[in-house]
Amino acid sequence: MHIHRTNCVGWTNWWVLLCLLSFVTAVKDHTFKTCDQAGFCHRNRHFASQVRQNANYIPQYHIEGSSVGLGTDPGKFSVIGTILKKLPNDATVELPFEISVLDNTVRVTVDENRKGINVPNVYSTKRYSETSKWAFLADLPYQKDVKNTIEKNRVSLEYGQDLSVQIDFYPVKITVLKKGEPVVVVNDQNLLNVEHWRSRSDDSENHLSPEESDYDMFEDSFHSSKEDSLPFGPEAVGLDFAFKGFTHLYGIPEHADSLDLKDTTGSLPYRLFNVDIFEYETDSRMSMYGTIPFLMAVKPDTTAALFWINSADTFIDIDKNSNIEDSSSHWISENGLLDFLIIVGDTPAQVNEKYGSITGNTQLPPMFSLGYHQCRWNYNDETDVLDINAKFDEHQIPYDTIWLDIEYADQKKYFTWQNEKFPDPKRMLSELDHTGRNLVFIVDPHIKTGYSVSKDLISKKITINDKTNSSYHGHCWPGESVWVDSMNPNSQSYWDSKFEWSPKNHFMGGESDNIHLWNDMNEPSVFNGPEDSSPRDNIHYGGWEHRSVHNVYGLTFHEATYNALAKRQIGNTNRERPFVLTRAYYAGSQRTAAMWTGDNMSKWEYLKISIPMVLTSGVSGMPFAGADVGGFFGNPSKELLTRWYQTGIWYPFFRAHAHIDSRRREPWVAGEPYTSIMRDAIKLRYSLLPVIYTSFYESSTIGTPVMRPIFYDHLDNLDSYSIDDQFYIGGSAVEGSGILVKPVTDEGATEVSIYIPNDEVHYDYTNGQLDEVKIYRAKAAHYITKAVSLNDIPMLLTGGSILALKNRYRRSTKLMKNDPYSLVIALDSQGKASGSLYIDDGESFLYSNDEYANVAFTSTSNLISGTSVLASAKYLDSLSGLEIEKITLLIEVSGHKAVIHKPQLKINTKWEIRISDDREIEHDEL
Ligand SMILES: *[C@@H]1O[C@H](CO)[C@@H](O)[C@H](O)[C@H]1NC(C)=O
Ligand SMILES: CC(=O)N[C@H]1CO[C@H](CO)[C@@H](O)[C@@H]1O
Repeated sequence: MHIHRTNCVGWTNWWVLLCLLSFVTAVKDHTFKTCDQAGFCHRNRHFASQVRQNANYIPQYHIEGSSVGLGTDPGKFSVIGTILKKLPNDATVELPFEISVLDNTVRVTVDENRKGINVPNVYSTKRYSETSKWAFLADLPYQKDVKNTIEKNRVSLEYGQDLSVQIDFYPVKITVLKKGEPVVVVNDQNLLNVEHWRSRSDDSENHLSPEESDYDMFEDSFHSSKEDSLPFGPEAVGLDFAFKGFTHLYGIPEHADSLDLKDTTGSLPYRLFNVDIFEYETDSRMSMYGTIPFLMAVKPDTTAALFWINSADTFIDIDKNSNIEDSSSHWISENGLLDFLIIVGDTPAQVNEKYGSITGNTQLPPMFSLGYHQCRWNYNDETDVLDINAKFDEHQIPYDTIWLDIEYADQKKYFTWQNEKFPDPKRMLSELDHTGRNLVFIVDPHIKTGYSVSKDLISKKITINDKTNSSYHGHCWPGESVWVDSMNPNSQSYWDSKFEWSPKNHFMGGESDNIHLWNDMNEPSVFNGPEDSSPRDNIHYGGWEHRSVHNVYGLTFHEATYNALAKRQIGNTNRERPFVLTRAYYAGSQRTAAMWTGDNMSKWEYLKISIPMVLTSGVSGMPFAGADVGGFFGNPSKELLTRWYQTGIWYPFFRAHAHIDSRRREPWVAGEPYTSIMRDAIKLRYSLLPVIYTSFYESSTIGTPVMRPIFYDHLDNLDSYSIDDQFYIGGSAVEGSGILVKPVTDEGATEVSIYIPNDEVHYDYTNGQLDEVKIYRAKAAHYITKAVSLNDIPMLLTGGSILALKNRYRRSTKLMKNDPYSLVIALDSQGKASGSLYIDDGESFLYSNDEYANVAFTSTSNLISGTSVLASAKYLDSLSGLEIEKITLLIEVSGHKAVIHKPQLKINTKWEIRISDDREIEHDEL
């Protein structure tokens, strides 16, 4: 949602004053730390430069050979041992490690034996080790048998088909190999650094080696850090990873930056630290609202990924220059374990699948949540909501969900309604339900002090605590607030009770089932906190410092909400899938939430950057992503708004949103021709829903992005690796099929240039129309130029694709359920095409009971067929009303199109259509 600085009015006077002051002076650089201003990053970058400059550098770490052996946990294979860090006085620090293998992926964990530790007793004295608990699935595919050789100076493991890992004791190196060739080398540049426990009074000469810096070890000199007590002193972890033969790296969202990551030598590193950032600059490596420490390196025959399992403030330097063939990355986190996975496979799809088998795949979203979402800060009252709802029908624009921002609540006290404005939420919900519409409303983790909910949180001891271990009080939307500690297991049952399925639950409209949730401000955003967030020495359940859990806190909050909504649904006979939108996220968030890119501005450059941002999110395992259509701040021109709709229909999560100070901008406000163009774009989205839902089904089972970067389908074409202003929707990366989209993101554009990445035939599919058959084909990858008017969404259909669409206008997805399908078949240069369609009820969990169907289509120029695979007979019977009403067949050789009207084929049968050369058409249900 929103920045706080433009909306200070209404707070107590001193706060208004503070607000205005900070509005004047607040520049982002002033609010948020750079690497140089963060003690731990500064020290580790210094360390790196010292090590790199010193050709004779003698690493201070080694694996103690006598400590190495096999772990005894019967549930998994592991190699355990101790890394020793040598101090200047020759004393050593013990760093116990464990190396295990799961789903053909290596996991390395390094801890510290902290001796004589002395911190206030409110803190746990260990390094935080539970990030993986939140990020991972509960059941992990640990391997039990791994072929191993333990020698005097090294350990070798073989796993998977062609993968192995070699662990060298001195200097410490971990090399992951594929077919005997090194792919990733851990500690290649000897940047391994674990800042060990030392007390303030320890003699620094005994503890600081010449390459280390002591900058801000025991104090934080950043002006707005507000007295971070740094109870543990320095405790950062740092390590480098070399990717052999790779020059293209992706991932590590969230940044407003290109898809292909940039070299950071001599500039700012990428930062991962969830913050409530606002009016952001594009092309920036500053941190934003969410964090996924997943970095993927891609080349034609191999993809490698690193998942850095740490939830503390993290900086990442990327170096593509030092060696023209390789890339390397240097990771620095403020504290916690050294814990990471190295995933190696042939393709990005394989790597995404393995990552998904460990952190979980995206939820299969309820169908409504793939429709259009109408949001603004704020729809004022019940009349306003129902009026907007009716206007969509008046203007014949489909939509599924209306949203309420913070103003619905009485004084922003979540779990209450402003009674005069929303006297009967249940009535409003049932009114929306008549046309299959839903409501999503907001609940944030900050809870205003002085009413029942915050009193409960305090008395149940489920708040985030301050460094004295009493409830932390800070400022946020409602004024003084406390924060729910969703890391505390006791908070879940309380949260569940608030969303309970009960006629008495006024807040949730009683037993309404068309109400879903939005979790915002869960970085957490704290208006008077350091970097607009929680003080780092605050305390969470288990005595963990906020510093250690910062990036994963947002996940624990939206997961608690999802769990509560799932429990609520147990009361509902239909047991519907919950929907939760979150702003802050971490690796693993994909299991329970969608995300959006936060508070963007109504400017062309933000429209443009939204595409690489959503692509990056997708390759990082979080495909259910989108940006605010129209931009959050400011008033977009009619042209920009129109172009934003034409782009937004492709975001897996498609929502328009606007700031409270911006003018109303629902699609009908702009007037003609804009309204009609926006209507057409939204209708196009709705007709493509079967395609998008099928992609989500795949993503939920094998982790593929829903909006795919061009390189994903064309690994052998290095020129496609940096393209991030066009993408694929539908089809499959393996088959090289789907819709190639290049949205117009330039003001006043009259033409666009589209990159066609191979020699395959492409059919013009502008606006999803096929009135005339227009073909693009060349001997190799090439650019084409297309003239565009304001109406146009440039789209190409790749030869080889079969799409199943639903073309009738309906008011919402719910009302489309029994609509017939239309097939679009685009034959490739070999005269073939294939495609698939996933169908289930779109709302419940019954699909996990085999109540779904997967329909496979294939075609040549004279035989088209369809058959359901993977479906239970009972479920197939229930689909007998679903028909195919039209088939359009595009054939390259003759450059023509055949249209078969009303073939009257049932989707649940096996059928064939034979087309003879004289174009006679026969069809059979087999
Ligand atoms: C800190 O407070 C929590 C409850 O908020 C309590 O469970 C914990 O025991 C307290 N820690 C200490 C050291 O008193
Ligand atoms: C997609 C998009 O426009 N994202 C922007 C949204 O807002 C944030 C913060 O203002 C920007 O940083 C993003 O670039």
